Amino acid sequence: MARSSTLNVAVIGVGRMGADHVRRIQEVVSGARVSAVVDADAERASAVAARAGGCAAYTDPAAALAAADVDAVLVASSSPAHEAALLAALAHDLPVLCEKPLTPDPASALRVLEAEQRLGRRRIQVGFMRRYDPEYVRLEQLLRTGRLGRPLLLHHRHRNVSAPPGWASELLITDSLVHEMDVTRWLLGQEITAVTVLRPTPSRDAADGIQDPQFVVLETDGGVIADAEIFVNCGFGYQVQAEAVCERGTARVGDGHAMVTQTAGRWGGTIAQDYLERFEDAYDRELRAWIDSVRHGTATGPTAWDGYAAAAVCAAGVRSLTEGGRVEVELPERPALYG
Ligand code: ISE
Repeated sequence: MARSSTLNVAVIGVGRMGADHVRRIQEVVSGARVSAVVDADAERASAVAARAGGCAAYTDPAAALAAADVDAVLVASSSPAHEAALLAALAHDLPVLCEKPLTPDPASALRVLEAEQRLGRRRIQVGFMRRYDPEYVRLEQLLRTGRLGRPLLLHHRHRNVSAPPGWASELLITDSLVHEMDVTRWLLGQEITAVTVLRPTPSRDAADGIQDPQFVVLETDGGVIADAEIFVNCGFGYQVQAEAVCERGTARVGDGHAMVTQTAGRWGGTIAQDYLERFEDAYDRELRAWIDSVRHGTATGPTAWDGYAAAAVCAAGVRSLTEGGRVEVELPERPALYG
């Protein structure tokens, strides 16, 4: 595709996340336009298409991807639908930004990884947007300089106000904590080798039978121990924090102290209420980087391998949650394409 021309993006899945990406492509970033929206719900597809300047609306991803004016694909459908959309995009040799998780389990992630390898070039970027959050970027850069010495421990906290209705205990791992699986690998440049999920008394605000919160311990091949609290019914706000404990100091991100007010004998600030608010800037940067890379014919950002590795760690986590104990992560050699 020519560098100067506008990138035509088909957005598959226009629920909350997908519709926000449509808005972002149309109103926030430059160099791209939404040429098609796809949703199993025809009314929703038409409504979002109308808001996006009257682009084409489809219910079938295959029909949308066969259209002549599609240069790239953004997948934001529910995670069980990712595999089919990704395989269709690869069959058309189209670049894809796929919301996390790549797919819900390692077997389907492996099928996607193998299809991309057969194509012989990287076409998939996974939407691990923390890698674009300015605070997380600074933390990664600091760790890479080695100024604090080697990282020894990582502490993650991941809290949501409330879980959507029907949420299952394993989704705390595969849908929420998958971010920490990725960010741990990325911050450290190490693979996660084992997962242990501990089960504190569930909050009375969690739905019946839901294990919330969970406390997860990750071990890496570089000897770092990372712990992660995941609590999706904390009630008070959306918080994502990380602290690296290194040989010569610590570094922490996500305190959210953008502005502190002092008035009437009190001091304080506000807490974001959801991920679209907390990570707005990260989503914008992620999308800009993806559009730039596609327009320049390059591939950047989290790869399908990163998506697969995170899925493998999550699968170990789900086993630990359901069977108890420490579960080792089964990860094959990293394929040459992702070297
Ligand atoms: C959601 O899909 C996200 O990606 C959020 O970052 C995470 O906090 C939330 O738990 C997920 O459901």
